[in-house]
Amino acid sequence: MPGLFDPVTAGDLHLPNRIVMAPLTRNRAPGAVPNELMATYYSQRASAGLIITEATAISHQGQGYADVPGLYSEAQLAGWRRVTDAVHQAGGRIVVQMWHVGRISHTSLQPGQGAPVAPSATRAKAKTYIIHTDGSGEFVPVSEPRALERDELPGIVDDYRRAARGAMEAGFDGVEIHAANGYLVDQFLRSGSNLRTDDYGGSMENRARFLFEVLAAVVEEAGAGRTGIRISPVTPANDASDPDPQPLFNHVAHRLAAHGLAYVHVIEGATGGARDFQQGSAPFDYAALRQAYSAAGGKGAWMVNNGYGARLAEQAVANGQADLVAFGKLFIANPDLVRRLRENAGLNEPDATTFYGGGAKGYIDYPELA
Ligand code: 8OZ
Repeated sequence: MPGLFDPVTAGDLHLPNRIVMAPLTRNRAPGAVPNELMATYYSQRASAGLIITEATAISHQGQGYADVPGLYSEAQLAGWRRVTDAVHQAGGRIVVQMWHVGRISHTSLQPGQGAPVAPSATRAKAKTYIIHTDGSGEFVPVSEPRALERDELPGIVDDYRRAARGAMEAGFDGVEIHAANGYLVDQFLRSGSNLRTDDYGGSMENRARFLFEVLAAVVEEAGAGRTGIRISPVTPANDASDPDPQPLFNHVAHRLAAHGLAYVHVIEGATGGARDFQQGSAPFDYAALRQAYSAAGGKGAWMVNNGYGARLAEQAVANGQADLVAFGKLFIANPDLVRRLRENAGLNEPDATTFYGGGAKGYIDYPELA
């Protein structure tokens, strides 16, 4: 029976344990450039089997929140190089989460103060966080998006390709495509946000077209064995909705199998909330999702996430439901989480008031075990 502390292979990634640091938005990159504070934060957590960075914009258009990092300028890549060097020096492995927010943005964050882009011109019931010129921050409703023209899509796929190339040049061990939580790729997948009548809308096959174009481009740069993908079949995050998520995501899992990916990362339930949250007529069957992947020959590691504690994680790995478990809030508060879980030690409590924005406090000052 495998345990949380046993090594595992995920494509070309050789991981010393099954405990993954989940992607966590922290809004500490003014100007979208990763900095020294971030290098310290990530390197403090290098004993994770794998670190997935916070969501990172692949283009200015893909940016949707104040002070989140990017992956599209020389300065950003140089900043990330400091981070990857620090993590590697500390003995860790780190992949970058590639992000285009689509309609979850605000005109003040967009190139030329333009409208955010989306599969369809339908506004999400969601908020984003902006910082005014006087330095004050505010949660505001996302802006009305405009629908992407069909001939704009290859350019966005190219942005993913360029960002993946930059990521590998910046020393990342791989990349994760953010196809979850109601952002651009997920907006194409789900019928609540995709009202298109061309070959990117309508059938499941059509709604998954953009995802697989992005995947093909990213894999060409990073290599399939260094590419993972994150999905969230039933989350309502950012107004994501679909009346029939099971066949949609089974279809996605089935088709992912052919790509030889490092891993598939699944958020179970509502992101950061109830694990039993449902959309659609029947409870979502995660075993069936995994079966759709493995029956089609999928060999990548299966990573699960959302509200796992030590016991649930041990069980999931021991009974073969998952190869890897990603922890979010526990990693914010416990840089040495792997050791704490192994030694059954107490855990620091995360302070939610310092999750988003700010400086060192609540970021790099959580204590390790003596
Ligand atoms: C929290 C705050 C802002 C963004 C996600 C990237 O949900 C995020 C995110 C989370 O995937």
